Amino acid sequence: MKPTMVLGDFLVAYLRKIGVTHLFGIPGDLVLRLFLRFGARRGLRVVTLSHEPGVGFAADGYARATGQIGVVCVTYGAGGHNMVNPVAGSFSERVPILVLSGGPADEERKLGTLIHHQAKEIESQLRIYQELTCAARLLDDVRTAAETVHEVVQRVWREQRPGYLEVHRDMVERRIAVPRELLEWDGALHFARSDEHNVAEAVRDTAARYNAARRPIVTVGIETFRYNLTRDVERLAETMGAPVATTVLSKGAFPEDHPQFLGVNIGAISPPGVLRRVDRADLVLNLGAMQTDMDLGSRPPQVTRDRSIWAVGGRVHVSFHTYTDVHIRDFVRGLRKVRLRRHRERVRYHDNLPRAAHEPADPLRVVALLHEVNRFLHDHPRHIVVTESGDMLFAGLDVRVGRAAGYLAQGFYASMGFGVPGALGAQLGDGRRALVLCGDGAFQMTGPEIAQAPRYGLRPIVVVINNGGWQIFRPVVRRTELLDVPAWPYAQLARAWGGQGFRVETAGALRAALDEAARSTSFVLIEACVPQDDLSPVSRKYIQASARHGRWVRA
Ligand SMILES: Cc1ncc(C[n+]2csc(CCOP(=O)(O)OP(=O)(O)O)c2C)c(N)n1
Ligand SMILES: [Mg+2]
Repeated sequence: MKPTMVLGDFLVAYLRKIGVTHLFGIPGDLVLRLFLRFGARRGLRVVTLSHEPGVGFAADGYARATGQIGVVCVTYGAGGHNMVNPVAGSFSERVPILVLSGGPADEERKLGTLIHHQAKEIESQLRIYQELTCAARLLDDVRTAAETVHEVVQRVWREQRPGYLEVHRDMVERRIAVPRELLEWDGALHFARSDEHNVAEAVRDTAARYNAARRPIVTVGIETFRYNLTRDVERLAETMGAPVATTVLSKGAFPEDHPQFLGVNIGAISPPGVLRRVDRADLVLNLGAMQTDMDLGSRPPQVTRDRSIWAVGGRVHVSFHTYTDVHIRDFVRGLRKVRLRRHRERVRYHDNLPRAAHEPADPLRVVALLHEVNRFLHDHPRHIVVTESGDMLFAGLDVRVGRAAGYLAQGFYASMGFGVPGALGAQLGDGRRALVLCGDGAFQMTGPEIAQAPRYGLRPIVVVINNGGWQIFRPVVRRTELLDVPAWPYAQLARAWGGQGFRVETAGALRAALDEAARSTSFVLIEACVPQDDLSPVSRKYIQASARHGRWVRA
């Protein structure tokens, strides 16, 4: 960085300084100059995909897998608006993304005509992003541009939510002043600080209640993962010796082969063993879990407030009182320093799968598919599992990921289309091979982005569960033809796009295809055919529970 710089070069230098290596984007005339600066030599590794939603999901998957900020660059209007859904998902699920958009030059705006890609007003896109980010700013002043960038990025990091910067095309080559503090800054971003006194008291209060409890359990939420606390939480849990559950959104944030791991808590539709243990708990210590309908299985919380301690969003709620300005990092680290009673409960892992009872020649069903995936992961643990909205979002909760494996899903925002591009981004950032479980309907949204994999040397394994449509709704829809999607020749397409393709109809053939995939040097697509009315155990429970409460009526 230098005291005065061209804005475009400053952005590249700034992003490099904070450790960003990749930029995901699609160019357009209103962003081309900026885009080309990023792609210049000594710039960033530019990753382009076919469609902005794919780009956004890839940046999100990259950020989830690496814990770094995912950066996207889009053109104004058509590009920016196409990016809205992935960014909304990143906002909901606390993923740090920085969106850079182009825009029309000053003199174009002065023409008084409408400008191509414009929707309502020139400022409309900025306003849309103000709604979807923790900070959204237009860089239109050379005197303050550098500080504005820094402010937005610091917010993104502190809040682990998306931010937005709009750079109109006549600004890219303007010279800006870079303040001394930024020139001397080491590039380290910091999380929010807590109030020490509040932390101390929240920790004391928590420890006293915890030490008095006889049957406590710990719930590990997504904030612990986003704020890089996985190790601390593991050590803390080991000191406590209590069972540990994760939520739908935080699955994978605690190693599933850990002896204290109980399973995924999905509220009322949890595996019976999890449900029983949570019901018996006289204290639930909730570390960083947001309260969502998905995590609670669409029912009110099982554990009443007087039996819970809930640390999330910079606050710790102990029974009916609240400590403010207590960040999850300081809270967890504070707990690690105090004396906590050690429980020696023997914990058993629970999932929702009936015992494997399939023969290799049996027609493939979802339960057998999950057993085969678990078998594969047991033999090949170094994978990141990515599950896609639809039955696989619920089915995936029964995939057991151990210490080496990661697990990524939009467990709350649940947008279809995340799976394949999210996996590409995750693999680019993390290096481990991704294993994607994706429905046929969802694959038809963004799955063709898999054609980009060979260009980037990526070789995920994508299992497309072909049940002939949007079948998660089948139990509650009478006119089932409304759920049909066309039959694509998935395996053939995969071959045409430079990968390997298989179509399997039996459990044995799936096993063989997965084993073949393990050896493959390209990406692999396995079309796994299952009956139209076959759903995973969790989806069945979810639909039954929702139907009982009148949310899903048969229509
Ligand atoms: C972007 C988006 N559009 C619509 C939905 C609603 N939705 C949830 S699951 C689903 C069907 C998914 O179909 P498929 O991928 O084949 O999975 P299946 O239900 O068959 O398991 C739909 C349409 C959604 N979650 N996201
Ligand atoms: Mg389907």
